[in-house]
Amino acid sequence: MSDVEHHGGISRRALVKSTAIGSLALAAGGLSLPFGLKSAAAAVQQAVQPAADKVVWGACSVNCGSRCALRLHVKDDEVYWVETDNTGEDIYGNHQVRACLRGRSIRRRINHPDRLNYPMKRVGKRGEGKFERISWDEALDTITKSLKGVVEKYGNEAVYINYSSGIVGGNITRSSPYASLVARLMNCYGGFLSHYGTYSTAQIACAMPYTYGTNDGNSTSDIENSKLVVMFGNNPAETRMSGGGITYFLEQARERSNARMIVIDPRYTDTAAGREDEWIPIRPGTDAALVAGIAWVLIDENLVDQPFLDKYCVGYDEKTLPADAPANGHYKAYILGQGEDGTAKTPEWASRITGIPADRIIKLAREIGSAKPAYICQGWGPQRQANGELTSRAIAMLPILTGNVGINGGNSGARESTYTITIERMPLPDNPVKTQISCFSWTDAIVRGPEMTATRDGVRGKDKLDVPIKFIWNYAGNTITNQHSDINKTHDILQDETLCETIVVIDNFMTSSAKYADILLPDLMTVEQEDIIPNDYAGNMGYLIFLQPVTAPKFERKPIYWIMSEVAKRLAPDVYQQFTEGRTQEEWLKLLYAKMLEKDPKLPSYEALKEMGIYKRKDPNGHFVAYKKFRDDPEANPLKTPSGKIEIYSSQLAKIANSWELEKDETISPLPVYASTFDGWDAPERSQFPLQMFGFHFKARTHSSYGNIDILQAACRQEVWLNPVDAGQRGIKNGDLVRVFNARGELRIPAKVTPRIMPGVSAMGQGAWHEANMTGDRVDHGSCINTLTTHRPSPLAKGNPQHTNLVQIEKV
Ligand SMILES: Nc1nc2c(c(=O)[nH]1)N[C@H]1C(S)=C(S)[C@@H](COP(=O)(O)OP(=O)(O)OC[C@H]3O[C@@H](n4cnc5c(=O)[nH]c(N)nc54)[C@H](O)[C@@H]3O)O[C@H]1N2
Ligand SMILES: Nc1nc2c(c(=O)[nH]1)N[C@H]1C(S)=C(S)[C@@H](COP(=O)(O)OP(=O)(O)OC[C@H]3O[C@@H](n4cnc5c(=O)[nH]c(N)nc54)[C@H](O)[C@@H]3O)O[C@H]1N2
Ligand code: SF4
Ligand SMILES: [Mo]
Repeated sequence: MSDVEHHGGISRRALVKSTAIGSLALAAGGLSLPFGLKSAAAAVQQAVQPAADKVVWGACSVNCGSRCALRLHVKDDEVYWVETDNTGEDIYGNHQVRACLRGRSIRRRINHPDRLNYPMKRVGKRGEGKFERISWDEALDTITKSLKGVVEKYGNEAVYINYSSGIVGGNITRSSPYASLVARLMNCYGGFLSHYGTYSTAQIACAMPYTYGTNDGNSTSDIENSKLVVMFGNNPAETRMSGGGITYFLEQARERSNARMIVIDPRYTDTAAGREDEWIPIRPGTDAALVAGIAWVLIDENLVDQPFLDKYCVGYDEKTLPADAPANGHYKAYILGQGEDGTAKTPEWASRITGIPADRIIKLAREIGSAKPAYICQGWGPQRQANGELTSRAIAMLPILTGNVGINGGNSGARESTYTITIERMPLPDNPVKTQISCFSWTDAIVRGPEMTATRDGVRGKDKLDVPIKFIWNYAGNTITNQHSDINKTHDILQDETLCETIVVIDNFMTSSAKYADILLPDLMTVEQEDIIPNDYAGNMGYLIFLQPVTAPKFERKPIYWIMSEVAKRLAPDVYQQFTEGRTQEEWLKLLYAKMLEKDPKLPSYEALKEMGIYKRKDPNGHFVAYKKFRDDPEANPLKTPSGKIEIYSSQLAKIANSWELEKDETISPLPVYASTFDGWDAPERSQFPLQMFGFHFKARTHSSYGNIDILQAACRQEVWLNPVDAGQRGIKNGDLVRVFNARGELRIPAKVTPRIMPGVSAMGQGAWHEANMTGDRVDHGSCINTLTTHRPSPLAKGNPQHTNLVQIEKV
């Protein structure tokens, strides 16, 4: 087999098709044998050697924001060895899309002894994890009956498709709840209650458009034109680990431009580590205060780009303040202390809030004000805080004040954008149900759906919900419990079967969420089916990967297209017809690809792509520059904001702030101000729970996916990061088992005592598998951070503030 691996010179076609004959041809060292002789020789070889190796193109399709090519070595219908992309070269633009440690261990997921093999029904209480094997017929009949029952009794608004990102990478297999085959089926059957926003970007995706109309950033590759890189809570070395992803670009682009890089993060991240950068630790949830302090210096020292602010922006000062805004309602007044709060946002003021020394803030302001172009960006950590809407818009103020928007080497303050080859998705009939909730508020919608309103709970499309959620589809997601907040509270809500009547889970493993299923269905994995998938975040090279089924389906696992078709068939003949349009999965794929070819004739043919496995294309425009057209000609290319300009002051937000029902500790503001928040560094609960705590996206897993792989658990251990000062006060030493708790729950985890996290703050990898006795003490020995997080949403986006938590930590 190793000769197949080490033959650099042979074509990929030969690799893909290396059957017994293919391997023999290789073994024969390229000797050209007449066909008859070849097959005779093959027969001889087969008799003396184990069945031949074949290499199948696959991809890792989990939601890490990358997407990697895999070459899966198969023998006797089993995957026994995994390699990654071997095409292209080491120069960016045609580089190898190399898999990270997770993708390279996919064989341990495919062949895992705990994989789901048969359809099952729940026999114990919800969440107990007691199931009994049933036939596919019984499973599908049961689902159909309860779906029909719920729709008849409550209407389609009572059917919900839960957020799930297990296979955002797939096309046919795609799990994105608004675009999956589950959504297609429901739209053929009267619709479903849909949601807006994601657990990834709820706050920033909601807030940035008030400033810019959209939420775009320059591609990372554009850093080759920058003089300075400033990253707020952005950790691509861990969150974009693919060789096809942006860390690679970051490295190479910085090599070219020699740009200085400053990382602003409560943790000394893998992105900062070893790159001779500067790390500025900051208290979680206070970035907007840092920005305000920097803005004060920029104004004081005349470092703002006044012509840019006058020409392109609304609300920086009196000159461009909208007529409906209050006097002194502009940004400059807010910073200088001439606005409503009367507080000057001096570096000393910012220092008290952020924990960053005032002289460091002044120096940072001077650096940002004098290095042009500067690439100022944010990851999504800062916005996954309870005041994340304000924070994301505040960070955008730095490039706006310094005129770095819309130019090469600059950025908008948002996260990086990417070049992609547009893929033709499975068509989605219109959803007749127009009501939407935020993706985070589904547990509320189970308990008090009809009480939820537009102005208090962010219901969209209608003033209020009419019915609670009664039926949940959960396909390739672990957001029923593990990835949603407050697991203990969620457990209590879901245990009551009079509330939500049916939960259907379709997954590969008995996850924490799967334990709450009434019917649990075993899916094939993406690598076990034919599909074409595009890159996710990949700088300025886009690509397509054509997956072939790596093995035959094992046990009674079925593909999602089959599962949904069978439910459709049972619902009604016309639903089945509308859902399938008479096509098989392969026929759909061919049709969708034909449509892609029509729009983009430079793509290889379907057959050619199948042979290539991976097709790459460099961005013909070089780099993506956000809002470039607007910068070049703002009259001809207005932004999508109401004024067409960058709205530092948003009249739309002023209206929302005046009309929505908010709690005392919640702020919506027309300006990107700093506001403290519930469970923040200055919240009253801090006297009881003195440590701030957040979960970072960890290299051991993609959320919970790959969380059950032993070698990954051993390589990247689940630990809580704690500063030596905090550890010392508590008598905790590195490696000690500790209890982390607050009013919502408790978990056990070893401590990592390290100066890589600032004092007063603690953090752990999010996504570890929850593991507690829910009828006993409920202590989570799996150390899943969502034992500690809250159901309370952020004020504007009604999103998940999962990084805003207060806890206490003690030695066990
Ligand atoms: N390995 C791996 N990669 C992943 C994922 C994964 O689970 N594992 N998940 C993928 C998905 S779906 C997503 S949405 C992205 C998530 O990408 P992000 O949301 O950007 O990732 P996080 O780790 O949550 O946050 C990034 C950084 O923000 C810091 N941070 C937290 N709070 C604050 C704050 O208030 N201020 C500042 N300045 N920094 C703060 C954290 O320490 C962290 O280093 O990652 C993707 N990539
Ligand atoms: N506290 C805290 N919570 C968080 C976050 C955080 O930062 N902190 N991050 C949030 C974010 S950004 C996100 S995106 C969510 C992610 O939450 P989820 O979307 O739930 O992501 P995963 O945990 O990866 O779960 C994916 C599920 O899909 C399954 N799966 C994978 N491949 C297949 C397949 O081929 N077929 C089927 N049927 N199933 C498959 C996996 O087994 C797994 O159960 O978590 C959110 N939760
Ligand atoms: S987890 Fe992400 S970076 Fe790692 S192999 Fe999979 S797609 Fe690539
Ligand atoms: Mo995410």
